Amino acid sequence: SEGKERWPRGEEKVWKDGLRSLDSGVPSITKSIVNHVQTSLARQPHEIDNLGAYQAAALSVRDNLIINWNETQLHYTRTAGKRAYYLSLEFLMGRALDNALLNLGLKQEYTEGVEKLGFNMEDLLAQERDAGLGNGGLGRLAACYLDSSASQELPVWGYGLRYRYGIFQQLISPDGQQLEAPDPWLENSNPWELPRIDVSYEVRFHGFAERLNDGSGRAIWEGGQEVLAVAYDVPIPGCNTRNTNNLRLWESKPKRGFDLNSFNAGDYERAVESSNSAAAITSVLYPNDHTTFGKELRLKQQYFWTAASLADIMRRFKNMGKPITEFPQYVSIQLNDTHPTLAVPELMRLLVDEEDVPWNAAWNIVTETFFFTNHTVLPEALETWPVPLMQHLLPRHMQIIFDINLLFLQSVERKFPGDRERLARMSLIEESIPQNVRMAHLACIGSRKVNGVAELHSELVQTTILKDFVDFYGVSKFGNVTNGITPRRWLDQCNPGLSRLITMTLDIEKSVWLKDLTKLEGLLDYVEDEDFREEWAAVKQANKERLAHHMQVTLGLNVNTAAMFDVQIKRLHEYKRQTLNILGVIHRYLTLKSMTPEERKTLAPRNVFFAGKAAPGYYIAKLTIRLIVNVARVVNSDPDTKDYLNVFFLPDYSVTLAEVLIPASDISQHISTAGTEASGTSNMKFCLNGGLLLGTVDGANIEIAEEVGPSNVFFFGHLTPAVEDLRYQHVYHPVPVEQKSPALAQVLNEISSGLFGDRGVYEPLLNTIRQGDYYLITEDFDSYIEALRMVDEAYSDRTEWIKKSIRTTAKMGKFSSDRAIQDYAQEYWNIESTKVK
Ligand code: B1H
Repeated sequence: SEGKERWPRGEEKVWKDGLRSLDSGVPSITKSIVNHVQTSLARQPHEIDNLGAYQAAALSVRDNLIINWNETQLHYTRTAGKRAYYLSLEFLMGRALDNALLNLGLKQEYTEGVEKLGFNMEDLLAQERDAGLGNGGLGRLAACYLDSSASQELPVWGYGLRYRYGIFQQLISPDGQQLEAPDPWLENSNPWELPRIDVSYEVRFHGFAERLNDGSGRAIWEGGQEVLAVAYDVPIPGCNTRNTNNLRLWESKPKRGFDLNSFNAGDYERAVESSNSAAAITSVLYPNDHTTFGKELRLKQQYFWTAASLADIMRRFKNMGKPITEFPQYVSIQLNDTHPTLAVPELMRLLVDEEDVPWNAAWNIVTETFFFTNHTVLPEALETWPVPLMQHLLPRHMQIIFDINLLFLQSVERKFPGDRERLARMSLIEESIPQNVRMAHLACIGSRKVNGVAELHSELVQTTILKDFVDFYGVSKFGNVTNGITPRRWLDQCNPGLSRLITMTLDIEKSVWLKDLTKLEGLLDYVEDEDFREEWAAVKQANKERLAHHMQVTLGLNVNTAAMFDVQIKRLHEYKRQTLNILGVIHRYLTLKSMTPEERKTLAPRNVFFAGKAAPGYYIAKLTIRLIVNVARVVNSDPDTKDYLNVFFLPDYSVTLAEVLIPASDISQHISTAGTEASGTSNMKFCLNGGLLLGTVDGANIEIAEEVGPSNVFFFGHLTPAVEDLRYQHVYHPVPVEQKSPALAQVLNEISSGLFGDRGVYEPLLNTIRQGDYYLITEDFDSYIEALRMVDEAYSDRTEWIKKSIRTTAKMGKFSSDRAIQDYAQEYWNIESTKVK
């Protein structure tokens, strides 16, 4: 596999005749599907249902992918250029079939093929379960980057974990409580992965590390538990190219089935104990977006994955037969947040202990190889690990981290002599009880470059959490790569109506504008074309009806498609301020209640959609869901208001649900407290689909506004520099809510008095606002309400609104993940595109 050209035994011609090459006659689509029904699935034509037909179609598409995959890996091996590896604990892939069909340009043929077999493509696509191996933006970003790497013909592989259970399924009880159920996504078998039983590595935990004390810095690490990492490969097709990259996911397995000594002694429980603990490592994705540390199993996941990935990368490099010092000339490794930071000491261990490279030379290799992306400046999200835990689980790595730290602090001391406080601030070790390892510091000093994910965020990284490191290294080590999204999934796939209209209007091939998204600017020529505008509006309307239909079928809800669709979909988090949104909804409700029926008739009806998961242990986030659901219950059934205001909480938000919601939005909300949302990426998806943006001056909202122009976005709220002072005031000079915002005070009082039931239940949520108000709801409420009023006003001018919508889509070229991945390839990894012929 993987591009090796060892010729098999036997007669070459016989082998070659058997190989299906790219250019030889591919069996017809229907033949290939039927063949998979008969052989792979071992089923009869008359007993095939939608699920079986989906599986057969998927296996048939997979055949194409495998051939392209093999060809691509062979090509990368032959050209022997530099490769980049994207290490991410999360890849939020969603469904694969539609994406593969579109990228391969086979959608039409397969749609007709399955029709001839008596099936409907939409029904088959709906059979697929999402690969939900991520929490939110960070994991979906990784998935978009894989699509762009393949589409841009860049030699990039992803490395992650094959969780047996992805992000939990969210159920909402009638009274609004979030319940979590497991996500057994592999239950019906997964046609998109290829088990590689020939690719496996042993990963050690615990044991003893003994320094050799021969001046080399080397040590021997022995004993403990060894766990097997087995590779599963997921082919990643590029758009309109044969290049098919790889996502390699590791599964943990016991090295031996069970402990024979215990078994023979009759202690069967003991015999399987350690094999169970080995299998547990990749059993489940941690669902705590932004905070998961202190948990031993999570640290095990991180090491298991980085060790297996580095072993694999090292083996591939060594196959090239180059001297080890040339490692960074052939390998770049991107650390997606601090989660893979153990790769830094692990590569040191491989080089120093196993390859006999002197410490300083090894450190040079390491710091030329790694690149680090920070995704958040929220203090609670900065990963640290207790030293005792690390010492126990990874004794050799703890030694290496202490050694790195010693040498690093010595160099800081040389540059800033006698500055003890600086040393304490910059140390890899936080001197708490117990001590903690600061992973962001380790990732920073172990990397060639460090980047944030939007202009404002990268600025904040350099001026707050890593300021001392900018002082030490100079600013050139730090950069920005504004996030991007793949226009394949987030326009062509999720919004075929708009895609078709764009292709017709621009009069160029679809794959051309999909791979050069700045071409969308051509739409500006048609803003004044009334027919075009009506077609544009008709696509939006059809997407609203598609969502309404989906909600009717799946939730039994009636949705008024003549209303404005106002959408906020993202993880539930205090900093994202879903609370601000629902408080604004209540304010609107109270206003409607105070109006006469005649007055109400002047208002445009509004549907407010929410979706998103709360971390299972995040009490306030769960309470916010409960409030939203209960506000929805009251508002939607109130005869005075139900024609003007409806609220929906859609359960179990996922990539697939986003693909239905985003194209249907007239306006979407991205309303984090300024300086807290590193970038956001759904903001880009909505705008790409012609939805307007209501947001704070935060993250990538700012760059979106720069592109589309201030008249096409709705901004409100305090700016980042004000936030720190305001927070200080709220703690030390608190002002009652009544004084800050009477409108908000009224809303809070109505909740307290039980207007939405459950009197008393919401007090802890309300108290986060009344006391401390860390996320500054009271400070931004009035300007938020004013912004909503401006949205209403703008929406009432239908023609103008459609123009804004077109202008927004037209100016979204910058936010293609193709641009972002090219930034990484050129400015960071130094890799080049190489096309598979
Ligand atoms: C983002 C995370 C994150 N930032 C820790 N940080 C996690 C941190 O499980 N954990 O431990 C999980 C996720 N995720 C998001 O990254 C930012 O909040 C978004 O603003 C950004 O768009 C996205 C991609 O860069």
